Amino acid sequence: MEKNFKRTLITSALPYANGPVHIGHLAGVYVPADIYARYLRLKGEEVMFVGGSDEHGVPITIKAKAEGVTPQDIVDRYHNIIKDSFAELGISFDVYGRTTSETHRKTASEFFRRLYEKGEFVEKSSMQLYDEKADQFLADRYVTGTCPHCGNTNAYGDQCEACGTSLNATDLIDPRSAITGNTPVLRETKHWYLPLDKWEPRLRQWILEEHKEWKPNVYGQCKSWLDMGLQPRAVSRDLDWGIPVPVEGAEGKVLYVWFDAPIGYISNTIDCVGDDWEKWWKDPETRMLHFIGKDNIVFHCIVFPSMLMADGTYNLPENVPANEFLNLEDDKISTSRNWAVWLHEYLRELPGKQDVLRYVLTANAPETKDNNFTWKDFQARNNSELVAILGNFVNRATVLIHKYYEGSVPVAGEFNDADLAAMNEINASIKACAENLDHFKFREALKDAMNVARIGNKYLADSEPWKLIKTDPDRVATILNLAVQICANLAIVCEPFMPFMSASLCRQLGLDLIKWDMAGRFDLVQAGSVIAKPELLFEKIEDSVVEEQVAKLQHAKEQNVLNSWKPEAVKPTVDFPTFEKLDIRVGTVLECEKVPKADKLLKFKIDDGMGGRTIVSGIAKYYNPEDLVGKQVLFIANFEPRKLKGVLSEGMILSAVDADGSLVVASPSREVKSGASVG
Ligand code: B3M
Ligand code: ZN
Repeated sequence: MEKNFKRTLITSALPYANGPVHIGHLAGVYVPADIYARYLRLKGEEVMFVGGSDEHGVPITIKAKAEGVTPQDIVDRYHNIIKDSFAELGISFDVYGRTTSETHRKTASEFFRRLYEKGEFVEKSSMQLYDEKADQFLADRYVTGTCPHCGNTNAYGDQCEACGTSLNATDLIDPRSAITGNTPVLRETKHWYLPLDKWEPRLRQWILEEHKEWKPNVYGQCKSWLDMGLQPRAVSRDLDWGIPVPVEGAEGKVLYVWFDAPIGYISNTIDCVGDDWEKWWKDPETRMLHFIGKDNIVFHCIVFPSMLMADGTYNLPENVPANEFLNLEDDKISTSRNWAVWLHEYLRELPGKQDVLRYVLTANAPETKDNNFTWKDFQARNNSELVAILGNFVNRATVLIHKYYEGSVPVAGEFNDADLAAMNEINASIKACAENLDHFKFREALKDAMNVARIGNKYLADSEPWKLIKTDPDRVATILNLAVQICANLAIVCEPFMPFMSASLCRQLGLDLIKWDMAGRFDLVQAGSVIAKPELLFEKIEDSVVEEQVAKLQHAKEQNVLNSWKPEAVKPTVDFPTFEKLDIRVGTVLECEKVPKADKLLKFKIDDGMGGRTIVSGIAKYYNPEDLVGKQVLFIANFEPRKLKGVLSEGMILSAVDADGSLVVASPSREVKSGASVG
């Protein structure tokens, strides 16, 4: 049942201000939300697009602790980076707020108070994990341990990232404090719980019966939550970073970040429009949409709606078009492993290419399943789609008009069948595009928009104006007039996806104002008006550009291996007589060369003070043989001789194994006599 709404409130998940945003966030949440907001605005609808930073929660305090700064320092830093990078990418928020604002503190406190006074919370004391060394309670990301469902040994106190299950810290097996590494003890503490079970029947009716049109991934997750049965959820925490619980006897307690964060959507609306905010939240003629990633579904479909129902005066979301995850080069995006393409770095390293990223992320959007971003695909989509199809069509049309008419759009004569067929096809694509946008199918909608350029290209190729210019100039005028009108249509249908390209195309064509309902018309650019000199809308991306990005990722991977390196466990104890059996000596390298047909082996001639010996060692990958000549090395002198690739090796040279697996020859710290014993 389609309802009629007067206006739309679009929210997008508030990113944690404990790091910059990356392409996974963009593809999952911000690009689709922005496409939708721009589309509605083009249609002339009343829209508010709300964003903001989530500045509370344990990840922020952990980061602050690690850097030795305050949580406020952390959120100030990242809020600004995130806000600026969104703006530069053209994410058209009407407001981008933050949950440390005064408006938010007040709004969230009052929200809690209202529910508290209505008796909507259950107050309960329970045993919670406590770190005696750090002298504080542990919840959420402050605890890690083994997941009781899948056995992952690095599950967090709020969620296991391996199996996706949402957890309580006390569910973890073998819990450890993330602050001190200690095993926590249980200690009693009081908290306020929102009884989700109370709202379960209404949630079932509202989602499972009244919103069967929700995306299958969202509907399915809600159904499985509801089928498992809902439990009361604590909405407070024993922490010193957050909004104080606004009731007496709650010293040292703050609102749980997932209680205050969604209220951030309300606070940011207030910051945007002041007293007018209620119409966006309470008027039943307002349609609310939450754009989020799949890990936030339960909070936006179950927890926040329960809070809104408990209040009783708010609308519920009409749809929650959550996306799945985007992988990067076939590997899960990970902030801690630095396996990501960070937006602020992209903007710096590939300046002026906002639309390319928006395009690629939409074309690859993880709408129905996890999807993958690769730099090779990025380059291919730019070069063979944006440059070769879209840019090429617009360029051909505008160049011909400059060539034949000095830039003045010619008057169209009567349209023939080929013209009408092209127009019909374009109209069908525009209609399909709108329909897909209406249903949050942004990948398909983008294909439809690009189809307009494809049709334009084919139209020009088939009608060959360059062959007719001498013999049938009237026909050429019609063809090129229509080609310019197709360009104008592209400026409109591409605007939600590629607003920078659209603005530049509008400038070229002299279009001041575009609206969605102008799409499908072929009289948008007046005959006789002069269009600007053609400028390229997209440029080819060279191999070197993407190779540099791949190398950067490769470097991150190597750094990560180094950072996660731990020494091997120590072998069982040996006694002194056993140790003494090994005869370690210092030798001086007289000669060193590669062993033929063995890429790992080097053959050494060693001065051992006893007439010399030959030793073969597997370190060829790490040294130039000539660099070792004259060096002193440690070797095992009584190692049983053995043949390696036909060479008899009389001993073993000692090397250290570095974190990346490379071998480094061990030497005495100053020169000693060849043959000296080591012990
Ligand atoms: N900050 C979690 C996240 O960034 C959280 C979203 C809040 S939306 C109200 O995934
Ligand atoms: Zn698990």
